[in-house]
Amino acid sequence: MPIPPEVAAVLAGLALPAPAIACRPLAGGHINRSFLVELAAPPWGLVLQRINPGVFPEPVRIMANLRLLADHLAAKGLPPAQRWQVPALIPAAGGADYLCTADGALWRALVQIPDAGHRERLTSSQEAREVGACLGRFHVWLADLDPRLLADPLPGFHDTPRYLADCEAVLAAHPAPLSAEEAWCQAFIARRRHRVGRLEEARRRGDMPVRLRHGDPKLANILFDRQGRALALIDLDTVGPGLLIHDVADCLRSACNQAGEGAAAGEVSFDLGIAAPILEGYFAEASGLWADQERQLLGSAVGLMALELGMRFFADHLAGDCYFRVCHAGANLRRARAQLELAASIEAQEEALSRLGQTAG
Ligand code: GN1
Ligand code: MG
Repeated sequence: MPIPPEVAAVLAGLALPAPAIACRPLAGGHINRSFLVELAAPPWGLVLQRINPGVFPEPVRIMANLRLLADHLAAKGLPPAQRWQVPALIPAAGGADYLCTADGALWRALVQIPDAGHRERLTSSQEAREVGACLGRFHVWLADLDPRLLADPLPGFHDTPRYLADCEAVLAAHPAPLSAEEAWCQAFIARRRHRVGRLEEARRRGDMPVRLRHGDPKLANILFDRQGRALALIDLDTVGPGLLIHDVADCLRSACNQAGEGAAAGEVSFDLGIAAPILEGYFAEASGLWADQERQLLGSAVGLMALELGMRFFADHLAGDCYFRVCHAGANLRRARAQLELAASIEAQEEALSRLGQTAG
């Protein structure tokens, strides 16, 4: 596809390593807008992104975090056997890591990692193990970087009681009667009010230390090479101080739902057979970072992450789709229903999942 004028204007402000010859929008993310730009010479491709200012209140913080993170990982000199890749930033013509356009938006460009792709769903235990190992290594590599050096890119992120409060406020202000589907979501969430605070209470008690975590380690953010080995964890905008348990639980929420986030009602279930190798791979790398009391919470944390995302999609649907981008009206309601059904499936297997969380690795 030819390069749209909006993208061409941004590219003109970057110190491109080679001329841009084509461009296409990248689907997938719900928040930022992304384009894949083809170059006439190495590195052949770059991912150009417009950070959504409605979601990230201070996008400059994200860029400072990204720079710290890249420098930290580069200074570690990871052994070549790890094959790990952090997408490199392409600087703006003036040398900065990003570019601001006249409308106040922040754009940044990252070198596309060659020969790498994500998985829509996992097809083997080996791949599932790779997913866990990839997240585990990421946590270990970040463990000696002081979390206070990174700004919190999204204050209140993963504060589940806050999302419940938002959801209830939107429901209270909602003028029209609810559809049957909306009423189902409302009732589902209301029945779980009592469990929403579990992780947040443990965090406030100090049962879990604040560490650097990814923030959005869903399956689509893990890149594999052609041999099926995980070689990158991308989408680093949410990296910041937080809890490791949110990352592991969110990764399981995403990777063990083979029907995906856009599945229709009745299609979704949580596959414990995928959770086992993910947790094996994860704890083989990162068990040293975890206390027993944190591992005991893992079983309930996974269901909470699905419930939390379900509440976020539902509230956004009722509020008019302001946060998560949609292609058609009702898409966020469908996503909400899928996450809530996933939460129910996880709850039904919580005991077994909890055992796995405490024994794996
Ligand atoms: C959002 O933009 P994207 O798709 O990478 C969201 C995550 C959700 C995820 C669900 C900043 O991420 O929290 O888990 O959608 N990111 C933000 O697909 O809210
Ligand atoms: Mg993301």
